[in-house]
Amino acid sequence: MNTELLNEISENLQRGKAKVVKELVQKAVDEGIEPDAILKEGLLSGMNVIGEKFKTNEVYVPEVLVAARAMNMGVGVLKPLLAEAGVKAEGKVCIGTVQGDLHDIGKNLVKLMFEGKGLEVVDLGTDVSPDTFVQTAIEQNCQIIACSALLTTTMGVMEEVVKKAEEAGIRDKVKIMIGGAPVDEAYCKKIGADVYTPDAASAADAAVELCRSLKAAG
Ligand code: B1M
Repeated sequence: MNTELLNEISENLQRGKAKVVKELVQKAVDEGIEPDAILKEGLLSGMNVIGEKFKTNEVYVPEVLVAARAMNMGVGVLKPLLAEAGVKAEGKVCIGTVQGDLHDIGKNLVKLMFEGKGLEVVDLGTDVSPDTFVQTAIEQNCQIIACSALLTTTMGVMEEVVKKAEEAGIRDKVKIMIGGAPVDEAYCKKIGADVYTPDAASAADAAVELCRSLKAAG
């Protein structure tokens, strides 16, 4: 594999060179590098470096934003390829980043992987209220509500989503999945959500499993 090219993608992402990142990702695709490797070893590895530097105040919000834009440009090239494996809709999911939280890169990756597994996705964007998650699930007949949170100050909204779903009487029909850096398995259990997964790929596998088990249960 052309690791030099993947490093170049990572470095240009860190510098926020969106157009260059897009071109390099296309080049990597043309060279036959697996989309998954381009995503993980090029784009995500660059974003992780930025994340670490953000933590230690070596870079600030503007740098992170331009890197995020470059990430999204690169992902845009990979999107049709990652979705290629998709077959007939396995089920329907509404996904969003919870209220008060504007981080959407991870959520967008999860969405991509869902689509790649053939799930139909309603993307509610960021800053999504518990009511919106629940009303969308009802109105659009979603089998799964998928919540992403990146902040310790917003992860509590997920518990509200579980409560709202109970109040609306849909808790036995709709599964609630959670993910994002501050949450884990123990938190998932604590708030009464159904499934926690640590990354986008395992989220997609779990979502397909949930849709199949719901179908089997009638
Ligand atoms: Co923010 N930010 N940020 N930020 N930011 C973090 C999250 C932080 C950890 C940085 C740090 O201090 N080290 C920190 C949170 C601390 C905490 O709460 N413990 C933080 C902070 C504090 C903030 C602000 C408050 C900063 C400020 O203004 N003072 C502010 C909050 C704004 C708001 O949301 N209201 C803020 C703002 C921003 C930007 C706007 C500049 C930008 C977001 C741009 C965007 O998303 N469009 C940003 C970014 C980019 C980051 C970091 C650097 C990177 C996040 C990211 O996109 N990672 C982040 C530091 C870090 O993570 N290292 C940080 C890549 C992405 C692919 O990973 O989202 O974790 P992630 O998704 C993963 C998994 O978590 C999982 O799958 C994905 C990969 O496979 N996953 C799921 C995610 N959702 C899932 C759902 C699932 C399953 C899996 O099922 C439903």
